[in-house]
Amino acid sequence: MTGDSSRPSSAHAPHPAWLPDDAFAAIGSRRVVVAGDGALAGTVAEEVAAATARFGGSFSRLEVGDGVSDADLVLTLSPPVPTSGGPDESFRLTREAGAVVVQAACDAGLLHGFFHLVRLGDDAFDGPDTDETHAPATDLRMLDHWDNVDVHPTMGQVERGYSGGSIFYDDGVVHADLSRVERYARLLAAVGINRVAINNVNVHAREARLLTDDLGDVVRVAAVFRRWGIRVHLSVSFASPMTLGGLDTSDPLDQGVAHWWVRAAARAWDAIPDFGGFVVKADSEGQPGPFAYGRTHADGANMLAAAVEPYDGLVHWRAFVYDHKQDWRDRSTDRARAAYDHFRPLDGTFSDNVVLQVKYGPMDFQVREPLNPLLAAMPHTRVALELQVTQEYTGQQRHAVYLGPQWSQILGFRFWDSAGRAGGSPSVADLATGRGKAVEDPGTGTWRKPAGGFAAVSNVGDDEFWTGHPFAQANLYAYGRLCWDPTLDPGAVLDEWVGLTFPGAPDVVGQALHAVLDRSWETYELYTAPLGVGFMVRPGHHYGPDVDGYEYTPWGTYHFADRDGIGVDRTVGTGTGYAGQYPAPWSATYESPTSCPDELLLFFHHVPYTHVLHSGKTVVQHIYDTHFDGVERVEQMIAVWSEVSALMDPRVSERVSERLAEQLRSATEWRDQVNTYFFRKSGIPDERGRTIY
Ligand code: GCW
Repeated sequence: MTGDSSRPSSAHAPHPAWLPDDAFAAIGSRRVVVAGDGALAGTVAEEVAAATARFGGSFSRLEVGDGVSDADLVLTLSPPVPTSGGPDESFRLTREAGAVVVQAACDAGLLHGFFHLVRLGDDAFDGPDTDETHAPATDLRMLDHWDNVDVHPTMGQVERGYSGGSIFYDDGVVHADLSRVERYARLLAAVGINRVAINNVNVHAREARLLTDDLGDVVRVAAVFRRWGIRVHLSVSFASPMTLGGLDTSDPLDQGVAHWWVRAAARAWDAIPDFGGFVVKADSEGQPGPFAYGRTHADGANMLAAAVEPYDGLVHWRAFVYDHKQDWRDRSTDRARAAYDHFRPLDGTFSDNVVLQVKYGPMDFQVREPLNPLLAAMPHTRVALELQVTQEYTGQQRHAVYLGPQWSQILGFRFWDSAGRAGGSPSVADLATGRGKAVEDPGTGTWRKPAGGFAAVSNVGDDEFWTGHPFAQANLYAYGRLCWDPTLDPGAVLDEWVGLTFPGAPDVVGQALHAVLDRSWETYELYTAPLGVGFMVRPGHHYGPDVDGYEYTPWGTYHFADRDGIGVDRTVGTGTGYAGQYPAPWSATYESPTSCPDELLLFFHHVPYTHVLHSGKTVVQHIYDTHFDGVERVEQMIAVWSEVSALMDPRVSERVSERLAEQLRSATEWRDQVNTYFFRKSGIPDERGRTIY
């Protein structure tokens, strides 16, 4: 499908999202000094100048070390302090008798400090004396755009894009007017994102040329992001030496191929000195890769890594590699196993500047999956956690689904501790950031640092609200904030977003948005595929229910429902062996249907419909109950929203109401299709006698 079929008009000025003018009132009404050089200090100075002009404060620009008197706020670079390498984005915030000072060693820290104050608003000035240092959990906080330069015949301008067209491209060309990109960069900087890949990981012919003939366009885009401390990356095609360079091979061990990449990298960094590097999807879903030459993914990644190494460039190499032409009868080929099977043997063989980018689940961004065991299996590799902000499998920005709670759960998961125990071992966030306690890897000691940080697929387009559903802005906001500090509470992050985005709104609005969004991820799970089994979406565009949609296809996404039961046996004992990819205790926990958590039961086990869950319900009754509950919850969301919608900006109100109506229609469709399917398969009636068609 071509992106969003209900493509909203982009005629309106973009919604200010979490940076409306009023968000700057606290700073803008005070006496503010900005001291220091550097491009980003200049950006901060421009922001402060605009805010003080708007709200009646005063602004002066000084040299570092100049005496300051009568200022409420000083944002200043401090004399250089030795850091452990890499850009220092930290800042120190002190407040003494109401006078606030933000000090940073680098101008990037000054920018983050400035936006921290914006978030705090008046609290920044009114709070008690303080002395705090803030630093991001990782310096790799990236967003990946799946935008195509050309409109793709089936995927449209933005693959899995639900927010109109692309903010970068318009049917074959880069926009002449990049003002929307500028606004976007400002929004991203305000939540701490510092790297953006600007084209789809499925690199088609036109998009491949961004690296060569059309580098000039990338230069323009990079210049916009640079003002906001954000570095640009490109997705590249592994076949480029052939398709762009005219060589007869792309073999990573071929000297000519390696030279082609060395020259391409030299040109890229010559044109864009702060270029970030390459993102690569290889040997996956039809993309070219090293397998064609009998080479490994380490051979491929390391060859590219050598080309970008002189510039401190990175290669983000995706681990989403699996056979998409499977035979459902062949239970030895389990898509869930694939990433681990391909990459675990390569641990320790990747160059220092290769980041292995691993999706959070072993399948594909489903509403519920176990954590990808590969995240725990690469102690000598820089591993990045990949999330999906765009809601491909979570309602496509027509459904209100706040993903903060899901991500928080993912980030806090501990592979070496059973649920509930105070974690002695590292969390997923620790693995991705290199922070926290060192991991004791059996036999090899500690994990390697630096780690790979975070990456996620963006949900932004040229839609008036940026994200189609206005509430989907909260996901973009939360992703940035959780990258900066993965321990943040997603409810508190939602509070921040509400406070900034709807300034001055009465408390009832905040309460209503919490009531709608807090448990919305769980609600979506209730009315879609049950108990971790996944998919059941319509093939191709992935919106709406189709229980058997992928069951008879070669994509490896099966539920194996028959008249007796449902689920995928991924045990070591009798199934695909996937459960054995986890370290203890989870390998044992998942292996047995008795200890496997209910929400993942069908991911790991094939069970009869009469199997009794920990909740005390049978599987089939659970399916009926959750699907009825899910729709009721959407009805409640609509009721809550209707109480406050008149208090909102009418444009927001109209869009949200329209989307909620669609969510209810779609949830009802899900409920009826899923319930009917399992009633007919099992022949077991609903014990509460509700209508099942
Ligand atoms: O989830 C799948 C999507 C594809 C995507 C792929 C990937 C860019 O359906 O559209 O391709 O994942 O992550 O590479």
